[in-house]
Amino acid sequence: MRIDVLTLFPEMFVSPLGYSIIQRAIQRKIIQVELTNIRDFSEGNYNKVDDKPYGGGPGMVMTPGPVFKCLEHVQKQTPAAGRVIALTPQGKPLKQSLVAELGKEQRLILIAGRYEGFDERIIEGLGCEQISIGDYVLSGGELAAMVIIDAVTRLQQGALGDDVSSADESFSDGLLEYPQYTRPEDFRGMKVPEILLSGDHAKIADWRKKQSLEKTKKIRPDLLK
Ligand code: 6GU
Repeated sequence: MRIDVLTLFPEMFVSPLGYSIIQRAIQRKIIQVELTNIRDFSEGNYNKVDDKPYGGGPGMVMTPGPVFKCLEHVQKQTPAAGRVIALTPQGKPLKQSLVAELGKEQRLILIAGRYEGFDERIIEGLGCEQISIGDYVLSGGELAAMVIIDAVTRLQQGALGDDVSSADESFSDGLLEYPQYTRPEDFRGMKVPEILLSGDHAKIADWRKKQSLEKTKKIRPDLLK
């Protein structure tokens, strides 16, 4: 899968892409991430990418010219136009089901905005879908783009290692994951549940399912509706 990120701060992505599962997925060519700086497509002497909002109001708005040019530039690089996504707090909320859908794409193009937002003609003119990662406000779309890259990468074949699957995790069956334990068996008086030491795989599976349900009921009852 190829993931393009259009951003004013490509350097922000270097560290998150440089560790663990994502780093390995890049090395193994499971994913390819291309960072393109929107500012490189600005017009005029001042490299301006934002301007005051028509109608007044606080802050600045991202101007359409550089974003359009930047997208046209990256789309020319491969035959696949890609699924174009703008990261905005007004977008569709990101859920594991949407992550699974995005994970099947050949190419994603993520546009990260800054300032008070995008000129609406960027959204409409590029026909892009908008995604939000939750009901709170970030200073820009970069962290949201990183969240999408991470969540989508771990669903790719081979990304978690050959014998590990993402199918058993929280949300994959609509529930929170059951509690996990490792050694030591007794840590400062807190013991591992007896059943996990029993070797009875059917009983363990049963216990885990119950734990998942109870945990979900208590912490995220909304998931059960
Ligand atoms: Cl995608 N962008 C910004 N700026 N804030 C957010 C968000 C995105 N998702 C949640 N909050």
